[in-house]
Amino acid sequence: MPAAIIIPTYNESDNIERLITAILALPLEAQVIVVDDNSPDGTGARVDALATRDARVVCVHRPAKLGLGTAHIAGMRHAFTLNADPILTMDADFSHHPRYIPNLIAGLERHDVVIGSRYTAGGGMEGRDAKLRVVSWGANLFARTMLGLKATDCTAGFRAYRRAVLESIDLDSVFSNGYSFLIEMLFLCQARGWRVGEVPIIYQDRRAGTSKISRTEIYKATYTVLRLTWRRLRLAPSALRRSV
Ligand SMILES: Nc1nc2c(ncn2[C@@H]2O[C@H](COP(=O)(O)OP(=O)(O)O)[C@@H](O)[C@H]2O)c(=O)[nH]1
Ligand SMILES: [Mg+2]
Repeated sequence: MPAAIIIPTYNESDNIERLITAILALPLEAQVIVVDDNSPDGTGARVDALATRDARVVCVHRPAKLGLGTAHIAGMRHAFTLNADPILTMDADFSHHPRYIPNLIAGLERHDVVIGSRYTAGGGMEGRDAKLRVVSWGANLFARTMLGLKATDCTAGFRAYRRAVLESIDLDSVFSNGYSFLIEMLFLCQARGWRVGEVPIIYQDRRAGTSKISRTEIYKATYTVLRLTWRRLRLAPSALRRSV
């Protein structure tokens, strides 16, 4: 079965063709699924042009900027229709370098979910400004403490999931639509008893295009963690495994 690589995009026209070319050059059977939110810079049209030349590329078009989390879910649903396994997610801006994809997939031999992690031994971050580093570090500490998450990088969008993991989760019930979706998904995976592993990556800040993260995403992440904490406290651990 092919591996599906899901890439959410909003205004990534300076990155997307190079990234897809690099992924398709890897020694693996891959289906690239770009989920584009009607990017004004024409990212979607560029991917469509690639898709007409190469059947390993598809663009899922959405009418407007609907959030990183719902883009991941739209990509996952498309991956199901392609019978892909495993299913990976990554950013379009080379912060998640495609050279790590084989390591993430290899990690699935011992785990059910593998995170390309900045904070595990051997990982790191380059070029990110100090403020965003602090936000990332704080969000991870908060999520890990409140939710008992065992991974060190709970906010990373560079992940490989075994297909069965995603099939075990009711994607309709996921309430986070933005970046905090990543925390909620990890919570659901861990609560269901799936083995979560990490492989180190050096995260490099983007060179082309601009970041889409906003202050609102920080508030939303706080809400997500508090809502999941409430769910965790309300339910006994065994019940949690069944009902989340
Ligand atoms: N489809 C879609 N993609 C998004 C949205 N928000 C961010 N992205 C993409 O998600 C990835 C991560 O976003 P980025 O701006 O690099 O966030 P940062 O790395 O935290 O600064 C990039 O590929 C973005 O183009 C969205 O609302 N919809
Ligand atoms: Mg980025």
